[in-house]
Amino acid sequence: MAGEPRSDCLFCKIVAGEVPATVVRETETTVAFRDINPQAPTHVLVIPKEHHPDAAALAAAAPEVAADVLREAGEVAAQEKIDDAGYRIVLNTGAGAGQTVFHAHAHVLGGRGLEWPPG
Ligand code: IU
Repeated sequence: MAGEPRSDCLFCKIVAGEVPATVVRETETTVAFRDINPQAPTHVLVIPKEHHPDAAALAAAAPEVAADVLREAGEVAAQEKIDDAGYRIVLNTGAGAGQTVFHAHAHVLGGRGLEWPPG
């Protein structure tokens, strides 16, 4: 069923506390933790606690939780003090776009100059 935890999903295991992560924020519906392979001085992932394979699927199945993820991305940026300089929220969707973990997540990147377009 949409949203149910999956035993083969790494991020569901982080939500369950079965895999360690450096959590920086948590709400009723979301968890934010530091990316293990940071691409910027601040690189935090915000995930819904529910399992959805990508951001579009999340928004279709649970739009209020998708809004929570975006709101939390902004809260992370403020907490990390990268909001004044500007930061990027990235939602890689599909393997061709670089998605490697198929549990919806927003990357929050900042603390350095960010070029456009991304590679
Ligand atoms: P992507 O958009 O699916 O490529 O992002 C997945 C991210 O998850 C990627 O930046 C990884 O470094 C990160 N990650 C993590 O933080 N902890 C892990 O145990 C694993 C991946 I596996």
